[in-house]
Amino acid sequence: MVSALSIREIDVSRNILRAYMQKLEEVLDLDVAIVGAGPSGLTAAALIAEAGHRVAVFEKKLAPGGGIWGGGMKFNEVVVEEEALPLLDKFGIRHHDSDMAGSHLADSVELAAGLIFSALRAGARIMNCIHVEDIMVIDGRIAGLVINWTSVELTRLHVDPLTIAARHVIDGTGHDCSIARMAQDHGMALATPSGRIMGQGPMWAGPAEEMVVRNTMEIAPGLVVMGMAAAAALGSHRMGPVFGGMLLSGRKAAQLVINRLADPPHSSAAPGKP
Ligand code: 48F
Repeated sequence: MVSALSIREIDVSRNILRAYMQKLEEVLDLDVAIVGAGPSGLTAAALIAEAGHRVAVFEKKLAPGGGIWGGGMKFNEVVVEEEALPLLDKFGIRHHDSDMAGSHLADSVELAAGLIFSALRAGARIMNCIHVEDIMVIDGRIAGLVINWTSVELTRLHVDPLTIAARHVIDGTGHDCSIARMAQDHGMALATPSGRIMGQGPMWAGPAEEMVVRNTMEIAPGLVVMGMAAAAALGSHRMGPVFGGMLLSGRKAAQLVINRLADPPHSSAAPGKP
């Protein structure tokens, strides 16, 4: 039996602080920094960690999972096309038949929980409550993240941030494509038809699913966009509670950076060429 009397409050504090500081120190210098713990971010994190790389996901909200939890309009089921079912199976997430040919349904809470658990168990770190407020750009290449507590951002306290170094950054920030936007604001030309953020197109689920995977690419040196951030940056359609494209986009982003990590450091491979 656990003796509650043996627990000293300051020991609890000390142990939590030490364990967290160790985690924070581990993520200071990464192979891959992912921003946003939505379905694409968590999928990419799990696969990159599984490949043996140092990867962390920075998420500004308390709970990782992004737009998964609420399914469609809070009805907590999502649609996943059969191309993405092997990923659900790999992560142990159950799915069941729908009456749409080629698509299954999954419980959105199980999808979120399964992806979070899989990413952590593969060795990725998930750093929640941290807002990525800017990027580092060194010699024309994105070299890391500028971070602060979300509470500092929300309360608009005048507190300087800290930094994270990363060989590759992946923007999984969803509709905002915040990291691609930061790159643009810093004068970087993006690998889009206009060289700038194109803006998300209207809802059109069929083509959107294929386009989001096609648009998953290195959009600026050191920066890959995926998920709805890729759709918003490259001007493709939104798709609502259809999640196969998000998982496949996360997988493609993971493959892109895993391939790049096999190149010599700071390879001059052109952005936009998967
Ligand atoms: O939007 P989100 O779930 O990203 P996703 O992987 O998936 C999109 C779907 O959920 C859904 C959809 C499916 O068809 O359309 O919308 O593209 O998650 C993005 C996460 O990024 C976090 C945000 O809180 C959310 O959890 N985020 C956004 N900006 C920042 C950030 C930031 N600057 N710093 C840290 N986290």
